[in-house]
Amino acid sequence: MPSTPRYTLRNKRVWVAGHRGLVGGALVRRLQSEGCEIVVAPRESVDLRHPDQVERWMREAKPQAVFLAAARVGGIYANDTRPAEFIYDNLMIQTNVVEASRRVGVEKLMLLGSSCIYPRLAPQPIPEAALLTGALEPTNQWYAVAKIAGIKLGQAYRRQYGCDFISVMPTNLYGPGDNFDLMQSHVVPALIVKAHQAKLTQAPTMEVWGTGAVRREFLFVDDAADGMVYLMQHFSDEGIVNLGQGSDVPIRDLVELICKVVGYKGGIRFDTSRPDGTPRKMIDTSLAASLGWRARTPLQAGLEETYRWYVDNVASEKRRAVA
Ligand code: GFB
Repeated sequence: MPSTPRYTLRNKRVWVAGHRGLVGGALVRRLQSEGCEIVVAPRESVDLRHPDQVERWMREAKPQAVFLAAARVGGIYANDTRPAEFIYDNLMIQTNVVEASRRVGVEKLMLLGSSCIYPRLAPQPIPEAALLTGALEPTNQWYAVAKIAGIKLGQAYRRQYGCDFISVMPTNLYGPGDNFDLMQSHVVPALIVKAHQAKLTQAPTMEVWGTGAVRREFLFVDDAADGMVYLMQHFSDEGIVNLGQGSDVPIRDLVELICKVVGYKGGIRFDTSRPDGTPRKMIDTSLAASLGWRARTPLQAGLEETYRWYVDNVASEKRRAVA
């Protein structure tokens, strides 16, 4: 049984900030069964980087609970090449939503971070206590610093104003609704696109960035959304909580699995001029487990669902655009 007091979402107005993104979309799907009223901010009129627009919208929408899933996100290349956007946009979005949430009296707010907030060479699996104990991975330090600032913001508002603001750190996420643009995306959607294209064109090889030796932990986004809803209901503390799958794989094995799911039988070429990023980041999930939550979807099943979604929604759109 969870030891923390239960917060109910039933009959509440719940704002999913970032509802068009990977995580926000999954949260909207998951919240359908919670008996709450989901509210979303129209992107055309509410730019979360502008404090006035955020506060005006929140005063009108009157959310009681907020999942802050809006963020500037991307894979290793986007992080490395657009550092200013990754630090500025994330600092602004978090600061504005946190401050406006305090002003309008939001009952509960969840900030979402990432496993890249931990030191590059953190002990594995990474416990929550590893935060701020060492140097960050250079390719995503800008994003990590912004997300660490978000954690501290939430903690400061808890201490000074008594706000029930919590922070959750998901590991690398993937699933339906992901970004499949090769220059912006994370590794799972990138490899799905590459394997699919290589299969269609019967290419002899497909290109994979880095050495393939580094390890990553992947959590299916619908599991992540389920964990977030669970923690919103069962967790209320200044400390952060990890949300992960509990196992990791070398990129080389991920490539093999994706090729199997997609049906590409050619060879793999590793482009070692591309960065590997952090050597390993598998998080310690024992805190979430002790609160009563675990991930359910095995990696292969999650990749199959993601590939189906890509074929139905992205690849078919591209074919229509060309026709
Ligand atoms: O998912 P990813 O871009 O981000 O890359 P990180 C993970 C690993 O996959 C790296 C390799 O070693 C990449 O070099 N990789 C191989 C590829 N082929 C590809 C490819 O075609 N595309 C991509 N993108 N990678 C991100 C952070 O780090 O993780 C973010 O930059 C965030 O800030 C996110 O924290 C969760 O896992 O290295």
